Amino acid sequence: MTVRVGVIGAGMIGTEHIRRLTHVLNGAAVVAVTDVDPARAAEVAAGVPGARVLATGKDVIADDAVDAVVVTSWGPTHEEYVLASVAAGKPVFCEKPLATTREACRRILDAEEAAGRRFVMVGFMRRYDASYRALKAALAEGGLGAPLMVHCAHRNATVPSLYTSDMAINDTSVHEIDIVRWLLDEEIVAARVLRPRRNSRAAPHLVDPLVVMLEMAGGALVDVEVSVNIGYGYDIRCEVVAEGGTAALAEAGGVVVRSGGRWGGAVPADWRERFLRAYDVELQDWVDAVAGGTTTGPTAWDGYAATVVADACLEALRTGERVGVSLGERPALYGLVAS
Ligand code: NAD
Ligand code: NAI
Ligand code: ISE
Repeated sequence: MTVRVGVIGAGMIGTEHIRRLTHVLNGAAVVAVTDVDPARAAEVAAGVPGARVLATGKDVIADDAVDAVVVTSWGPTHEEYVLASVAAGKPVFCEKPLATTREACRRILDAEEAAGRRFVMVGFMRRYDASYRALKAALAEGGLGAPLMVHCAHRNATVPSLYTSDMAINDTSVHEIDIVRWLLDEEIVAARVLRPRRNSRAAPHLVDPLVVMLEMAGGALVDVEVSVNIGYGYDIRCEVVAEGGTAALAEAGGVVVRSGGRWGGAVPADWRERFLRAYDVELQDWVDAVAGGTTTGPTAWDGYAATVVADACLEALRTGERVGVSLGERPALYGLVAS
């Protein structure tokens, strides 16, 4: 079976996902594309044999030729399209964040509960990255003992001019919020945010860098450096310090060159390059699940949890205080542990 996919949002990542659905993955065809910028949608759809341009996201979801939906428009639009997909009974892959407020995510959980099944997968692609998977396997193997601390860095070379300080939390560090829940298999219970000396290269409206501190339910502490004007490239770091040893992501890039009395390697330019394979594996998993009539990957609960923690971090950024996180009860539909 070929899964006929409709894509809402033909921006940077929408274009990337359309390319991989069309040219890299098996079992999917992009049949409909929309964007609030119709010229953008037309330009992207022109490169995809058989893809039609539709006027709105609602049209894509309602279209009889669309079996499943990919939402890659910007965050504040996600709720509307995810709820409409669930109402139409169509599987939906939604880029992070699931939605930008706790209440909006709650409405999505309620919609899935009312339907009695899951339709949503959230695009937390790091769970599909080979190095993060090896890190989780090293922890699960047990020899290192209980995790005590996690040191993370999330560095972007630059960010677009429309990027705001809030996005450092809910668009950027949201990946760490998700991945530490997944790595340690427990929820986050409190957050703090510290403001180091400003990077003078950052736009005047930006607080950059930031340090996000997260407290895990089991007592481990997580620190996340978020730097979005680091210049030298896209650098994602994660080291878990456990009772009897440490485990960390290896350098990305895969080759170390020694020459002229020096050694070194390439730093990825951006998220497209660093997580290229992870996005492929993630979306193939989604396509296979849709074809098989099942669900997979990060759930709406994971999207909800990440947004609730991001909200706490935003409050901590504003107030300078420690902010507690309360998720409420996890509905049975989403199992017992971080999925
Ligand atoms: P973008 O601005 O490049 O693209 C978004 C596109 O959506 C634009 O073309 C815009 O015109 C269109 N759009 C906006 N509202 C729309 C609507 N209501 N209906 C249809 N189209 C609409 O943004 P991007 O960088 O591609 O990011 C898109 C999403 O992907 C965001 O949620 C972002 O957080 C996520 N993202 C995730 C990763 C990741 O690493 N997982 C990386 C980049 C972006
Ligand atoms: P972008 O700004 O490049 O693209 C967004 C697109 O959505 C634009 O083309 C815009 O015109 C369109 N759009 C906005 N509102 C729309 C609407 N109502 N209907 C149709 N189209 C609409 O943004 P980008 O970087 O592609 O990010 C999009 C989403 O992907 C965001 O949620 C972002 O967080 C996520 N993302 C995820 C990444 C990841 O690593 N998983 C990486 C980059 C983005
Ligand atoms: C972007 O939306 C992403 O998701 C990238 O992975 C992240 O590194 C970047 O900071 C975000 O803006």
